[in-house]
This record gives sequence, structure tokens and C-alpha cells, in this order.
Amino acid sequence: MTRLQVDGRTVELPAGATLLDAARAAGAELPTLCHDDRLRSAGSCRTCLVQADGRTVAACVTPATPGMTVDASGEEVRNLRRDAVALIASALPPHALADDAPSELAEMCRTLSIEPDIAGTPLTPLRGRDDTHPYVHLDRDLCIACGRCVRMCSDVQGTFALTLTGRGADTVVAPGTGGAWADSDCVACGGCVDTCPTGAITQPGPGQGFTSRQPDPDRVRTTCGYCGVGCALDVVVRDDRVAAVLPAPDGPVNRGHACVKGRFSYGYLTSAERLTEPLVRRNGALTPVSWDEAIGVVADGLRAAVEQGGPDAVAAISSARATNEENYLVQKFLRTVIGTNNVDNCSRLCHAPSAAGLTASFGRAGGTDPFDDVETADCFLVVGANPVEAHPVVGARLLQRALGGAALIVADPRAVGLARHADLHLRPRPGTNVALFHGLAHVLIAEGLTDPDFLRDRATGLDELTTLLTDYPPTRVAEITGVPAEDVTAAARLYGRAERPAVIYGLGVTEHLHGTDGVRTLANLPILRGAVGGTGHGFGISPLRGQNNVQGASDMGALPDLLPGYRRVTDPEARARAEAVWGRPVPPTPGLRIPEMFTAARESRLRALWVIGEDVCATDPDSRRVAEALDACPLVVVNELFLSETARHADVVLPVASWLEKDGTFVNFDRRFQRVRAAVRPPGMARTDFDVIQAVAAAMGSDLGCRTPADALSECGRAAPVFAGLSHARLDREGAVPWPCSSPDRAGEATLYAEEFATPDGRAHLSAAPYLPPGEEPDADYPLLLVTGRRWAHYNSGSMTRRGGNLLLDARGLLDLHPEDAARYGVRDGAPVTVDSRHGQARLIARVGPDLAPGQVFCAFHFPDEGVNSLTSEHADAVTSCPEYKVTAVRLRPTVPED
Ligand SMILES: Nc1nc2c(c(=O)[nH]1)N[C@H]1C(S)=C(S)[C@@H](COP(=O)(O)OP(=O)(O)OC[C@H]3O[C@@H](n4cnc5c(=O)[nH]c(N)nc54)[C@H](O)[C@@H]3O)O[C@H]1N2
Ligand SMILES: Nc1nc2c(c(=O)[nH]1)N[C@H]1C(S)=C(S)[C@@H](COP(=O)(O)OP(=O)(O)OC[C@H]3O[C@@H](n4cnc5c(=O)[nH]c(N)nc54)[C@H](O)[C@@H]3O)O[C@H]1N2
Ligand code: SF4
Ligand code: SF4
Ligand code: FES
Ligand SMILES: [Mo]
Repeated sequence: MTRLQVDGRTVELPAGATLLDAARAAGAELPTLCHDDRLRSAGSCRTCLVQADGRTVAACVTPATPGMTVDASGEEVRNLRRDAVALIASALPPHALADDAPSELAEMCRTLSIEPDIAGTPLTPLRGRDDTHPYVHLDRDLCIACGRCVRMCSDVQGTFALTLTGRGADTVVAPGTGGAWADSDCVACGGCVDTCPTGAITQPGPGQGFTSRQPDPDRVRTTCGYCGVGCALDVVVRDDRVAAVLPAPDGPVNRGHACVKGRFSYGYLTSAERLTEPLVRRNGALTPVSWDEAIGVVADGLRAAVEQGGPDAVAAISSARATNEENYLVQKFLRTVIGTNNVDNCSRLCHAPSAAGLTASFGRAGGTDPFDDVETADCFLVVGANPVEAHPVVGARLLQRALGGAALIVADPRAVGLARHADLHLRPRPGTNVALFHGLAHVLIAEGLTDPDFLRDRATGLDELTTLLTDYPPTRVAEITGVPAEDVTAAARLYGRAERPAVIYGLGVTEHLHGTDGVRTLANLPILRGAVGGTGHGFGISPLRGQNNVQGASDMGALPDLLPGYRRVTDPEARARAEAVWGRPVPPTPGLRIPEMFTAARESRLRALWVIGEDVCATDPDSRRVAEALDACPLVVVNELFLSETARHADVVLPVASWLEKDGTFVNFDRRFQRVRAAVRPPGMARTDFDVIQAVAAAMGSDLGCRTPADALSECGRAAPVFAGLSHARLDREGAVPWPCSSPDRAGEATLYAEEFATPDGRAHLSAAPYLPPGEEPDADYPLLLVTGRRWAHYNSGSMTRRGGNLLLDARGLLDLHPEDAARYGVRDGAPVTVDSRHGQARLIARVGPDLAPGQVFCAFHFPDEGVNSLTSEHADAVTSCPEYKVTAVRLRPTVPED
């Protein structure tokens, strides 16, 4: 502790504190134009002057030393500070300080009684604006070159898109690429907008001038409804419309940071294409009807399906975009009102192999450790994940850790964002992960980089694995994967010798024919290393779960074989507990998985399918066959925001509220429950999924109970002991609580397995699954291997991100390919290209570059019209039916006009 005197008061501060901290501790308020608590101090503006032992210094960059005497509030220093601010303001044009100017500087001048007319004598000729970008506008004349935006972009976001150019008074921020903002590397995280103190960088429109640092009691705290990171956001509402969405400075995962989706992509809310009234198919056309009528059609249709085919003729796909409470109701409705376990969610398409694999290895279906532990991890093995684009706030924190010295190994066939900063970039041929992981395990064992005590006391399966691994020396692994043997060895050494290694992975591990084997053999590494289970030696292993609430949808039991809290429907004891809470019998046989639902529909066994917020015709594989299934099913009901590809095939379309329009909770990728709160009303007649499910149950003569979302979560806690300690009231008080959480007076378990693993024998289970080839491989007809995945500006089906400014950031689907392949197939950069697989055809625009190895091509699936998922196959993970989205054999050719 450092003890010093400030304004005659004694203050005590932790080591490393500055005089700014000291002044604040003493209650002095200093102007701090170039400082932001989230950033390193620059000490350039000299507005935070204080006197320390008689010397005038900038408080933000001067360390507090023991015994110092500081004058932070005397008249002399106050005048010095006021003069510093006035000098800066005087160099700006009049609009900088106009009466209603909302900036930090304008506010500061008002506080210091600096008159607005001090502005207006710019030292330099006017420099003009850059309004090319949809979300970030620059007024160069207001820039004071404080550098906050530049530091935000480098030190928090890690994109390094901005720089200060020019000299002296002419210095101004500019994109590092030199040209227009719209053409720069900016990924619109909004950090620069949020930090700029003068209003030089702003968000256009009604959100202009709001920053996360201003207190505003009217802001609605909620959790982002896009990806699974779970950023806490503050929504500024004006006239029942979202004016701005700001990252919460105290957000437990995001800490005042966000990405383009959570921060700016809310234009969809007011899109003219939003569904505002229920639609029922009449004479072939979807026709607006009243809610009563629509609910009646659904209830009658479900009843008829059960009469004709029994309860198992009905199925529902629940939504990982919807809240826990909604997912809880959906599965309760299917199980207790219809009497079937035919309920699933898009975890099937995504991290079902994680749930299955991690449960088999450790006992529970989630990541093992809290994300905050990345701050202490010293080595990251990031496998088949592209967090810079898909989980940007996580990607940014990983990048900062790597820049700060932590070792980084990236295993991805593509040169993804993190790979540029990696110590080692392993580029396995898609579909060969299991061999790669065995190669790493082989070296760990061969070189004695394992933890024998941990393996003896807390794990099983070592002998079998050791025997298997004799077949996977680095040289053989190199042949299978294409990763040089010396890189396999080097990566294993980096991971094996680290003090606290972390494994973080994504869909490049799961969306394969052997995705569950991939997860299990990847989980072998932290087990061998003893770096899991609260040993203090590491971070364990964490899947970057995708959707905002895909963890929660599964936690709530929207799965065909599992009840809330992952208790098996085949387990009589688990059923009895749920039955006691629900007062209705629970069917004992597992229901259909999503792909099985489509097969059953095509074979006329399924007579009613309720799709709640998943655009299966755009995002499920082999989409032509999906459309056939929907067309073969007598009743298809779709809850949607928009007339999606799937909704076009529906008999009833119900307009629903989105995440900014409803209450409930989500569970993020590191198992934290967080509150979701309605900021605005849904449009027209749209209702929440929660209300819709209740209404259909009521129309069928049943009462699901759970009047409110809060009731639903409490009831879920009674059905599933792992959630017993959670409630809306508790989350309102505490913010975020991880599960397992068995009692209201106990903290949730952020780190799992500190005592023992949750497997039946309490041990971690090593897997000795051999490497098996992927379902599709290139051949003479289809010589290229297509990998599909994500781009930063769009989200999955694109239904929300294509309706708003993001379309200006990324307008069309691109196919990335290597220059050699471009030459071989006569495809030019920027030209239309037609891609064919054994299953379908897609039209994209070629982007030729070095990010992919020859023989491999990559595209996303954010523009359904382009047909990417007509290409992908029905091959799926042998254990969980997760589609093999990451490996499809294709051929390509330039698109010709007659195509
Ligand atoms: N901007 C944006 N963010 C999103 C989404 C979005 O659509 N857009 N979607 C959300 C959802 S639902 C999810 S599930 C997550 C997904 O997040 P990620 O899992 O990060 O996403 P992907 O881009 O699908 O795949 C990750 C990487 O796997 C690599 N890969 C493919 N095959 C292999 C292989 O065989 N081995 C290895 N080692 N790597 C391989 C790909 O090259 C790709 O870079 O993102 C979420 N966040
Ligand atoms: N080729 C290829 N295909 C893939 C993947 C891949 O890597 N490659 N990844 C797969 C993965 S991981 C996933 S998770 C899926 C995602 O696939 P989807 O779940 O189909 O995609 P989304 O666009 O996230 O959302 C689906 C729909 O939900 C609607 N919606 C949003 N919020 C709500 C709500 O609160 N309630 C209701 N009822 N509807 C709402 C949206 O308008 C949208 O149409 O895509 C899969 N498809
Ligand atoms: S644009 Fe704003 S934050 Fe960036 S240097 Fe200029 S005044 Fe500072
Ligand atoms: S990182 Fe994910 S949770 Fe955070 S703002 Fe972006 S989309 Fe939302
Ligand atoms: S805030 Fe201290 S020098 Fe700018
Ligand atoms: Mo996903």
C-alpha cells in the first residue's frame, strides 16, 4: 500500500496507483481529456494537472509514491487545468461547444464555466468529415489528437485500424490504411465512438453522443442476443425506440467492450419486413389473421396430428435465440401437453458433440473453467475457432493476452485473425483433428510432459490411450493432417511446458463426421497435463458456444433425450422428479433429433412440426431435402421475426418479439446466467415466444403454470437441482451467476470439478478413439474441399444483420480461394463463381488470396439466396448427428451469363 497526502487528507492506495487515483480517492474531480480507465494513460493533454511536492505534473501518468504531498484542488492548479482545457477548446470550431453538444469536452467546459464562445478560432484550415461508414462518423475538425480512439482500437479491440497523422496542431486521427473509414480495417466494435471525448467520432443518428460512461437511470441493462459471449449491454431508449446500445462498463465478460452486432445491429427491430401479424395459409397463400384464429389453427392442427399419428407425430425445434424460460416452456409443452420427447435445438448443429464429449470426459456438458481465468493462463491452444470474427470480445481478450506475452497456438486450416499473432499456426487438413490431437498427446507422453499424480488419482484410460498413441508419432500425424511433424512436436512442448495452459475450441472441432471423438481426444490434452479440475495448473477446456442461448436451450432440456439439467429421460428417477413438479407423466423414450424429424416428415411419420426461431431451410445442411421435409409435413408452424426461408414453407407463421423486446435469462458460453430485459415493445401484434406457447397450451385445454418468466426459472430450479439456486431476483442483485448453483445462498461453481469429476466414478476419462476419415473427400469430379463458417459482419442466416447497416459492411457472400486454384479453374478475384457439390449449387463472388491452402475453399452461409447449404451434405457426427458442415467436396467454375 502507498500512503500519501492529498489536499490535506491521507489516502492509501494499492501499489501501481497514479496521482489520478489518489486525487479521486480524495474526492477531487480532475478533467482527464486523454484518459480512459479502460486504457493505458498517454499523458498528452495536460488537463489533469496537480501539484506533487511542489512540481506541476499530469496526474494520470505520475505514480503515487509514499509520503508525497499532493495539491489537487487548490486554486492555482484548478486554474492551470482550466487554462489547459480552454486552450484545447479554443482551437476547435464553434459546434464543438454548442449548447447541446453532448461530448465529454463540452460537458467539461460547462462544469469549468468555460464559455462556448471560446471555440471558433481553429488554428488550422477546416479538415472536413468522413461519413463513409454506416456506424462510425468522423468530424476531423473536432479531433484534439488525444489518441484515445487509437488506443481503444489497439489495446482493447486489437484491430490497430487507427493512427494519428499530421504534425503539431494539424494532427488528426485517420484509418491506418489511409483511405476512407468504410474501406479501413475497422470492425465497428464502437470503442472509438465510446471513448472519443470531443464528439469527433460519433455514431450517426439518434444514438449520437451517448457513451457508456454517462450515468443515465433510464438505460435498460440487458444481455446481448447475438453470440454466446454474453456481453452486458445498456440500451438507451427514446420514444420507445432504441437510440443506442452501449457496452456495460461493469459487464462481467465484456468489461465495457462489444462488437458490431451487439453494439450497432439493431436496425432489424424497425425493419419494414418485420412480421407484425399472424399468418395462416389460405388457398396456398399466407394470409393475415387474428391471434385467436392463428392459435386455434395451431391447437386444432396439433390435436389432429396426435389423433392421427400419436404424440410422436408432433415435434418442435426450440430456439437457441430465445430465453431459458421460453425453452423451458417449449420442452414442458411437448412433454406434458403433447406427450412426446420430440424436442431439439440448434445445439444439434453446433456443439452437441461438445455436450456429449465433455460429459463423457468429465461429467458435465459445459466448459470447465470461467473465462476470466484467461488472464492467468500462459498458453492458449485455440482449435477450430475464429473468435476474432465469431466471438469478437473473447477474440480481443485472447489477442491482448498473446500480445502481452502468453504463448498462442492456433490450429485452423485457414489463416484466421488470431493465427497472425500465434507462436505456431498448425493447419490441419479439414476433418483430421483426431489425428492431430493424438499427435500432440503422443509427444506429451513421449517427452514426459504429463502429470503422473493427476493421471493416477483423478483419471482413467491411460493404458488404452498410450497403446493407441504408438500409432500416432508426429511423422504419421504429418502424413494424415499435413501439419509438419516438427510443428506437432513444438506445439505439444509449448502446451506441455506451460504453467497454466488453456484449450479453447469451436466448430472446427465439432461439425465433423467424428466431432464427438474430436472433442474427447482434444479433452485428453488437459487431462494428460493435469490442467483441469481446479488443480491450479490451467484453465481446462472451453467450447466457444455459438448462439446467445444455445447453452441455456440445452440446459433447459430442449433436447430429445435430456430433461432440464441434463437428466436422462430414460432414467426413472429423473422422470419422477420432473413429473412431481409438472403433475403430468413424462414419456420414457428419447425423441427425434432435428435430422430425424426431417426424415420422419419425408416418410409421413411426422404430422406436425413447430419451428421456433431457426431458419432450417437456410441453415440446416442439404437444404433442398429440408424443404422437401417441410412440404411433406401436414402442419408446419413457425415463430419468427421475419418471413424466413422456413416461414415461406409454413402453414402458420407467428410474429414474435426479439431479445430487445422481452424478459428472461440467457446462459453464455462459460455457463453464466444473465438477465435479459425488454427495452422496447415488439412491433404490431407480435408477442413473445413465452406468451405464444402459453396461449397454444391454453387452447389445447392445458395450463403450463409459470405465469411469468421469473416463475418459469424458479420452477426449472425445482425440476433440476443444478439450477435450484437461481432466480430472477438473485440475478437482478448479483448480475451473473454460473451454474451449477444448487442453493440460493451458495455461489455458482465457476470452476468445475475441484473435488472430483462428475462422471459416475468421479474421474476424468481419457478417450482412445482412433482417427477415422471424414464423410466426404475430394475426388476427380469434386476436387476441392469446401469449409463453411462465419464472417464478422453477419450472423448465421443473416435475418437480423442483413436488415440494417451491416449490409453496407458486407454485401455479398464471398468464396475464399488460393491463387493456384483460381488460376486452375479460371476464376478471377471479384468475379461471380458457381460452386457445385453432389447435393446442390451455390453462387458466390470469388475472393482470391493466401488465407486458404490450395485445394481448400471457404465461404459463410449468411445469404440464404446464394444457396450455400444446398451444397452441404447429410453426413453427421456418428454420436450426436451434428452435421459435417466443415467438409464438403465441391467443384467450381466462373458463373456464365446463361447460368
Ligand atoms: N459474426 C458472427 N459471429 C457468430 C456467428 C455468426 O454467424 N457470425 N455465429 C455464432 C454461432 S451459432 C456459433 S456456433 C459460433 C461459431 O464460432 P466458430 O466455431 O469460431 O466458427 P466457424 O467460423 O464456423 O468455425 C471455426 C473455424 O473452424 C475451422 N475449421 C474447419 N474445419 C476444421 C478442422 O477440421 N480442424 C480445425 N482445427 N479447424 C477447422 C474453420 O476454418 C473456422 O475458422 O459463432 C457465433 N458467432
Ligand atoms: N454451412 C453451414 N451451415 C451452418 C453452420 C456452419 O458452420 N456452416 N453453422 C450451424 C450453426 S452452429 C448454427 S447455431 C445454425 C444457426 O442457424 P439458425 O438458428 O437457423 O440461425 P439464426 O440466424 O441464428 O436464427 C434463426 C432464426 O431465428 C429468428 N429469431 C431471432 N430471435 C428470435 C426469437 O427470440 N424468437 C424466435 N422465435 N425467433 C427468433 C431469426 O429471425 C432467424 O430467422 O446454423 C448452422 N448452419
Ligand atoms: S477522434 Fe476523438 S478519441 Fe480519437 S484522437 Fe481525435 S479526439 Fe481523440
Ligand atoms: S461479442 Fe457476442 S455477445 Fe458480445 S456484443 Fe458481440 S455478438 Fe454480442
Ligand atoms: S488526462 Fe492526464 S494528460 Fe490527459
Ligand atoms: Mo451455432
